[in-house]
Amino acid sequence: MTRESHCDACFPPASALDYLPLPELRALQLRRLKESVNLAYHHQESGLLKRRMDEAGVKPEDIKSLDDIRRLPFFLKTDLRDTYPYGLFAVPREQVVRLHASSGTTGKPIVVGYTQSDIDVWSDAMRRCLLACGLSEHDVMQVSYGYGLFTGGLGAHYGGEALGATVVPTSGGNTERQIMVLQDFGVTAICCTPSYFTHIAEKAAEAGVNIRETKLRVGVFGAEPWTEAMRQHIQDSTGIRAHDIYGLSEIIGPGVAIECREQNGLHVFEDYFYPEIIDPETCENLPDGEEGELVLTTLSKQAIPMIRYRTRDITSLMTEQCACGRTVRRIRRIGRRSDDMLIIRGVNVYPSQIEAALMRIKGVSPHYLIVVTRESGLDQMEVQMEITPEILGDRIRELEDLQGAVAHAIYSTVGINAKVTLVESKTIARSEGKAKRVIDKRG
Ligand code: DLL
Repeated sequence: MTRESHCDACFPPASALDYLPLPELRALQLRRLKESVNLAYHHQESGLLKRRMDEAGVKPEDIKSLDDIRRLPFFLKTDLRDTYPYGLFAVPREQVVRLHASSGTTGKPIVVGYTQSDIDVWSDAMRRCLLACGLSEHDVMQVSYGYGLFTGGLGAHYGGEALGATVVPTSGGNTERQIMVLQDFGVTAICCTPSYFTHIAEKAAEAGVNIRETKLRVGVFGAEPWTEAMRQHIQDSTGIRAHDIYGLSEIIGPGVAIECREQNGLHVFEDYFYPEIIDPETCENLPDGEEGELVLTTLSKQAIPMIRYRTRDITSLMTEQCACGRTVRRIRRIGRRSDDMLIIRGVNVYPSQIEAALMRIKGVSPHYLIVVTRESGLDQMEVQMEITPEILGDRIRELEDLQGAVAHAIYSTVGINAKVTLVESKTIARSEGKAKRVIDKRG
């Protein structure tokens, strides 16, 4: 049982926009869709949307109904990479007040930007997320998502402040201090990855701190896939209510979708983000209820109006209205992606990034294996790599230098400390088809 029953009193009234009658919501979406397409078509720095729409013979004026969105081209993470850093921006640089970045598929990150109005939209979306979790100005909210280029920390922070909660910006890491703050500051809500929370809870138990005896009652967990079983474990072992929050940098950051008190699917703030589900193979739209790849279009963003972004996240749109009364649709919990991106301690990692880092170093052969495990709730990444026979003959000291250089190259590319294991030449299994580069033992 969670600490509080799901009574209306613990869920303050949410934004009216969550409950708009559907005809009104659809009209608002259509108006905003037209504005977004116009902005991107005429002002995107790289002109990519215009080129693609012109090739397809579609003009912004052709968008007359929401269904016409299907005539627009898709965008992918590679489009952000290919136009790095600012190619998809649609406003002059002077209007951009913030930049964040997220992993690209190779060495360079992808860059996303925000005007002041975008920051306001993001803060409002996050505020509505926190309301949906039953939080209010009476809460003390610890933000243990990383602050920095990652959108998690600052996204949750601004949402918490917009709500009027007391925000404690601990950022990630230094778990002992997290536990001290949680106890001493009377923290009632925590925002972090679910895996980091299980780590905090485990360390707290080791230190003799019982989370049930603290004031903590709500967790806002996301940035990585987690399961219903993990939710039950967290709720049963700590007595808090654990909500799933979803988002991605390319669209805004955290705040695209959240579970309400029903904890059954995540409401997408459809007045800001328009969801579609497509078949990732054929790119055809799928009917509501069918599982496929989530495609999102931003309806109120200025710096990067994002049209039909293929998230690679696999989910489905739920059709039935939620018992909470919100009219904005829900997506089911996201359990997997249609590409090979790994999420390690909330950080996105592509095997191709690891490969790019390895290949920068002399003496490393192109045979490697990434092994991901979870120890005490924390993800660990080991990179096994073969070394060329010439190097193997050399002294131990040089091998250690090589290990250090590889670990450094990986850290500077993805920001994660990996254990680097050197293995003898020709010991990593060769494949005749697609190479198996990753063993994920996290279950
Ligand atoms: O992870 C934004 C975020 C921060 C979301 C804090 C929630 C909380 P990125 O680093 O760009 O942004 O990673 C986005 O993470 O496409 C999903 O694959 C994955 N992801 C995010 N939230 C969830 C979730 C942030 N609740 C990528 N469940 C997305 C499953 C998630 N996967």
